[in-house]
Amino acid sequence: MKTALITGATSGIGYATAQALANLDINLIICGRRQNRLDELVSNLQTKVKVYTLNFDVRDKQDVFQQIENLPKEWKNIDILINNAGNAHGLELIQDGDIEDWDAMIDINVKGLLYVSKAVIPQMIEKQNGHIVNIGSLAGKEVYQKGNVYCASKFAVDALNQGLRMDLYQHNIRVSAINPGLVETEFSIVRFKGDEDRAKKVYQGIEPLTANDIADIIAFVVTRPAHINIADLLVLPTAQASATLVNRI
Ligand code: NDP
Ligand code: 8X3
Repeated sequence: MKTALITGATSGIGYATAQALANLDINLIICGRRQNRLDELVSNLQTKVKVYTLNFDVRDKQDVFQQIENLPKEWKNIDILINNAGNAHGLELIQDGDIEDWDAMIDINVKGLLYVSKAVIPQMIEKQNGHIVNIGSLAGKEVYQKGNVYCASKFAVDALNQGLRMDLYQHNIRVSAINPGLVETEFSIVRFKGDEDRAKKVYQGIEPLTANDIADIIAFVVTRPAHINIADLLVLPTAQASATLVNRI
């Protein structure tokens, strides 16, 4: 049986991916800061697969390395890493942006992804096998007004997806990116700091993607035969053609 480590498994895309991979009989190391959500997933999934939880903030370099390095022996062999933890914080013109929000997005979406990858890659190189799936975004392909630093963080994920692939392919490690458009999760609630009405408006008048839609695609990507690497996927709701072209009714 394979093992996957999923960051940001407490909500949205990560939570749905944990469920989808459990249905494929993949054992799971699920990560996040909200222990109650991790516990909930364990009780939902432990009849299907083995589940281990890691509670860390991906910004905490020391804790990320310590917890991954100190995994029990039977959990040290990670076949699939899903780099999913991340969020937008704020939606402001650059001149009005909050520096704390900028730090959060760069530290979580970019540096956090790097720390977790760096902690997991050595054993993948050792066994000359592995698959890293990075959750980027349409915002990593196209900049939109007020998206500035969030877009920059996701453009960095796009660059890292390419860079990781170039550096790791000789070790038989697949590196894939899934870049979604509008997915209704807790994403906009976090972006708007708990303002649920404003968050709902982001998805009003369209049928957005769901976390399960993206989880299905991740499940497809990680179950391709070993000679196939789906390197880069852009996934949009039918009602969305670009970051700003959204067909609302
Ligand atoms: P959610 O807000 O529902 O989930 C975000 C997840 O990231 C949570 O599990 C959260 O866990 C985790 N996370 C956030 N900050 C940290 C941190 N500092 N340390 C550890 N974990 C953290 O959003 P989504 O599911 O939508 O987002 C998942 C990914 O998908 C993100 O990378 C996002 O940028 C990307 N994405 C989302 C889109 C959308 O429209 N929703 C579109 C394109 C990409 P916890 O709070 O428990 O730590
Ligand atoms: C999330 C998609 O368009 O809200 O990455 O930036 S968007």
